[in-house]
Amino acid sequence: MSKAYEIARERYAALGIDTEKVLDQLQNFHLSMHCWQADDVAGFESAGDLTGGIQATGNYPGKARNVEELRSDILKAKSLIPGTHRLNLHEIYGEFGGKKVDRDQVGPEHFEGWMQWSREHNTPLDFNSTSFSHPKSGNLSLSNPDKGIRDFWIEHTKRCRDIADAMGKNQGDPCIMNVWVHDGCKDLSVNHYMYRSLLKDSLDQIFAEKKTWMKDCIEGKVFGIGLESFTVGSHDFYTAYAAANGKIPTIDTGHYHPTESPADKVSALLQFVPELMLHVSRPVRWDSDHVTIMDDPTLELFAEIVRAGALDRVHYGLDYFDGAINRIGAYVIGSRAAQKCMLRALLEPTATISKYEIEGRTAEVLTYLEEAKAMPWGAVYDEFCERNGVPVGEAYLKEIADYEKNVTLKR
Ligand code: RNT
Ligand code: ZN
Repeated sequence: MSKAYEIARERYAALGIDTEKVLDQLQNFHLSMHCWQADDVAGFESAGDLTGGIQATGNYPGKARNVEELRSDILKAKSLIPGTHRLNLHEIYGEFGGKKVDRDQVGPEHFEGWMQWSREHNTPLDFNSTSFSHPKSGNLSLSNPDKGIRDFWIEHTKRCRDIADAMGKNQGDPCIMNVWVHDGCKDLSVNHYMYRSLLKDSLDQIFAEKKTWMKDCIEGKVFGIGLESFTVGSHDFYTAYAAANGKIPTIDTGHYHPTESPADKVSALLQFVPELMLHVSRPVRWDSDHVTIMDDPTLELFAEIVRAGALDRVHYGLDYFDGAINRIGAYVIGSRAAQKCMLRALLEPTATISKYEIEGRTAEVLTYLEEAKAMPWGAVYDEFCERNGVPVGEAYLKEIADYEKNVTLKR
């Protein structure tokens, strides 16, 4: 135990917080690491462009080009992140054996390798259907007025649920499957009611079959690039759908208006939906998917989850894809930042503050919230790294640089 941690433990104990208990809670906090930071959302299907109104900018050398490289990069990143975590796959990361397997033909057999890998590396899998980067994507997929196209994507998404169910069974723990579709309009359009009723009908068909080993999440957003004027799957649409159907809304922190607080959704949504999925990201001016850092919106989001007593009702996915930065670094920085936000939330003297708040003693409330910022939480995080056998602080940079020199720059 380091001296710094011992002092931190005493300081927190004086506030009524047991740092040992918090370290246990942090150990049980599992991120779902998104596979798509390793290759800028390219996948293994073809070398087609990334479409669907999302963009990865930058051309940092050494991205993963195949499943072996992707797994190697993920394992390297995991070795520098304390704790145990999940891996979030997109359908385009299946093992297709060099064959063209169209999206309406995919099945659990294309993820056998991943399921084996998951068991070997004690890394449960989560999953996502992929309706972008495909000739049938266009501007509309599940809400396309063309029944042929709509049925194609319905079939795809149903098959993705089969895959997620197989993954969940394989790992003995439900696989969290996210549905995000880019559907929208670039310019003025008058058929909004029709698009949304088609999307509703498609989702009803997709979710008709009950599954034991997977859970469905649905993700809305404000707009996509090239789809600026209208988004079929808006937040109102999915919030209402989730509440009416017991589904899990996905809060992507990059998907709101710039001054809207994702954190404020937690206590509202959890009154009506069973659980939440997060896509933790960092929007810079738009949904730019910069690497997560320990910023105020993320601190506030995790604080709201802890204050709501909802730690176990939330799934903690990451979702950013910056092509301009060392991609292993992106995983390590973003994952550690998310953990630090959670740690600080767990270390908040919420019970004390709550008591003062109810008594109307605002100066005390502000004092505790302000003083919490300068408490020695860093020493607790360092102790967490130490106990998990991963480098403390920036010491991980050397390992990233070595891996870059020996592995990614040779690609
Ligand atoms: C896009 C959504 C979606 C994607 C991933 C790749 O705006 O955030 O979650 O980022 O599915
Ligand atoms: Zn997202």
